[in-house]
Amino acid sequence: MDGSAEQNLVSYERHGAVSVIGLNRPEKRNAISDRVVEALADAVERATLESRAAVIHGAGPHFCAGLDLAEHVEKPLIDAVKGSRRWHRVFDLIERGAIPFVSALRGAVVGGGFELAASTHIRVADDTAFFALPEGSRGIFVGGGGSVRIARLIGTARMGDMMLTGRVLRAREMEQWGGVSYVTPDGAALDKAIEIAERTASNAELSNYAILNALPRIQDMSSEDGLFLESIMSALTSATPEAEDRLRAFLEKRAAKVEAPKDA
Ligand code: 1HE
Repeated sequence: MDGSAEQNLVSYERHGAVSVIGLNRPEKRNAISDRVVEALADAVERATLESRAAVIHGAGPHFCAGLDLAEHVEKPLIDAVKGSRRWHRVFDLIERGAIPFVSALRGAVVGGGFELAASTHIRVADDTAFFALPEGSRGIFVGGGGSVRIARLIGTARMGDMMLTGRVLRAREMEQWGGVSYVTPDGAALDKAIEIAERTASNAELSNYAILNALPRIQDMSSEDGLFLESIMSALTSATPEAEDRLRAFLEKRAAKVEAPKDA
C-alpha cells in the first residue's frame, strides 16, 4: 500500500469484489521486515473493509523469502519477541478475519513466507513454487504462527522434518502433503487465485464468516463443544433473509445445481 515514501512495500489493487495484495520488495525476494508487516496489516484491514475476498501474492519470481534476516540479526531479544507477536496479530487478521484470503505462490515460499501462506484460507501454487523451513540451519525458530498453522496443515512430523533437515519440497509434493490445494502451470497461480477468490466472494457473507471463524475454533474444542457450536452456527446462518432467498432460489430452479467436474 502507500506504506513508504520510497517504495510501496505492499501493493494494493481491486478487481471487482476482490482485493489483490502484493508483497512488493522483489529485490529482497519479498523478505518480511517490520515495515512490510505494517504495510501488510494496512492492506489486510483495507481489504476487509471494502472487499468480499482477497488474494495475497508476491512481486517477481518468488512469493516470499521469509523473515528479513538482515533486520533480525540486529534485534535485541525483547524486540524479536515483540516482532513475532506482531506477526501473530497481523496473520490472525487474515486467518480469523471477515473475508476469505487466497494466496498465489511461486518460487520461494520459505520460512515466514510459508507461515504467511498458511494463514490464508486457500493456497494456489504454480509449478515453480518450492517450500522450505530453513530455521534450523539459520539457528532460529518459526515465529509467524507456523508451529500452529503449518503443523496443523501438513502435520507436526512433516513440519519437524522440514525444519530439522532443511528439505525443500516442490509444489506437487506440497500438494500431496496437504499444504497447497491447487497447482497450476508456471505463471498461472495469480489468475487462478483471483478466480477462486471471486468464487468465494459470491457466497453469503455470514457463511464465509462462520467458515473462517467457527471452523478453526471448533478444531480447538472438545468434540462435544464443537458439535454444539456447529448447531448454533448452523441455525444462525439459516435464520437470515439471505439464506432464505438462496434456498428458495434453488427450490424454484433459479440457482445453479451442483455439477460433477467436467473432466470426471
Ligand atoms: C534477503 C532474504 C531474507 C533474500 N532476509 N534478505 N529465509 C531464508 O533463510 C531464505 C533466504 N533466502 C534465500 O535462500 C534466497 O534468497 C532465495 C532462495 C529466496 C532466492 O534466491 P535468489 O538467488 O533469487 O536471490 P538472492 O541473491 O539470494 O537474494 C537477493 C537479495 O535478497 C540478496 O540481497 P543483496 O543485497 O545481496 O542483493 C539477499 O541477501 C536478499 N534476501 N532473502 C533478508 N530472508 C517470523 S520467523 C520466520 C523465520 C524465517 O523466515 S527463517 C527463513 C529465512
